[in-house]
Amino acid sequence: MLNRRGLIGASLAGSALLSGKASAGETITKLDGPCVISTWDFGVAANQAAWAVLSKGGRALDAVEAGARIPEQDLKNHSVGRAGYPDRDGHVSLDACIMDELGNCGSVAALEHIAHPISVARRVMEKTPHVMLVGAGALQFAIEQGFQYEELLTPESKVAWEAWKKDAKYAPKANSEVGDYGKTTGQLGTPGGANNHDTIGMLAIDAKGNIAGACTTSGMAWKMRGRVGDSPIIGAGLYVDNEVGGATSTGVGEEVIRNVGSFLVVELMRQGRSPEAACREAVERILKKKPQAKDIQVGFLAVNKKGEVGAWAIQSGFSYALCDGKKQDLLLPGKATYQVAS
Ligand code: SD4
Repeated sequence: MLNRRGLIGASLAGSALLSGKASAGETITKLDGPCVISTWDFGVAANQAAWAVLSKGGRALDAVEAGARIPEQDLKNHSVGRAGYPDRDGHVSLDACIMDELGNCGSVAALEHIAHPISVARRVMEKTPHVMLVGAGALQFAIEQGFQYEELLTPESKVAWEAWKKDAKYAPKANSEVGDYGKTTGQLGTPGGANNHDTIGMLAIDAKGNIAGACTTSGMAWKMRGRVGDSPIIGAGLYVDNEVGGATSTGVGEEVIRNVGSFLVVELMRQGRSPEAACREAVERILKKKPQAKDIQVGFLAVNKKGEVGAWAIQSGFSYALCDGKKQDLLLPGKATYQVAS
């Protein structure tokens, strides 16, 4: 786990990948050949699982599924998959989606008792005429497909939930990852930091130049039962257009849904923006419509068809992991509109 100092170190260590500055202080990071990028520091380990597929000539779709499964099975990760923090009523409910180079996509939302929602999302894509299954129907489909029914609420998550309930308000606080996250346990956490993790959004380009993406999360901790965020919504939490590139998001999903964020980023790249400029414009669209969104976090990550990568967030603290044939464990800080004290 890299701390803030480590993150800066990793950034410098990876500077060989920087191909120079574009307009107005914009940074273009270019990856060569097959590559994979993902949100937050735990994206480093996820990328390596994806790289195991890509480096053997595998398909981007297989790579992003393999990569997304890593945080889903990590018991220390309380915002993705198994061990994700529950909703305010104690139910672990998971959201995920996946999209391939042909525009095929699959998604599950509010899925309970299945540890790998990304793989269920892929089955929705490949085995049904539909794009999205939710709740009890998604669970029924997963069981029919042979996925195991499990209790996903771990003892640690239960302790954290019990602690939250002591002074819980009816509406869970949006962006609980920032600032007071972990206050009840005395373990303050920042997004992606040692005491908290966040949604993983992952984008890969394979040796054929095809792009695929995946996004998986347990959503906002202590959310209302039935709440669905941006992560399983194609165009909001993830979008891939094989002619242009792909984008994914993390943070308070409500703001991303309102602006169809990942689709917006891809469309801005189609119009000629660099990935960083497109992510920045999408963040600024959110802030323009709703200036008070400066108090929450949303981050976008994007790659274009050339392998150029960029990211932008509302607040500092966002990080993203990059991997290609030259370097498999690079972690960069995301640029942001607002700097917050760390
Ligand atoms: C959601 N975007 O459910 C996800 C979760 C997340 O910071 O990224 N939280 O809204």
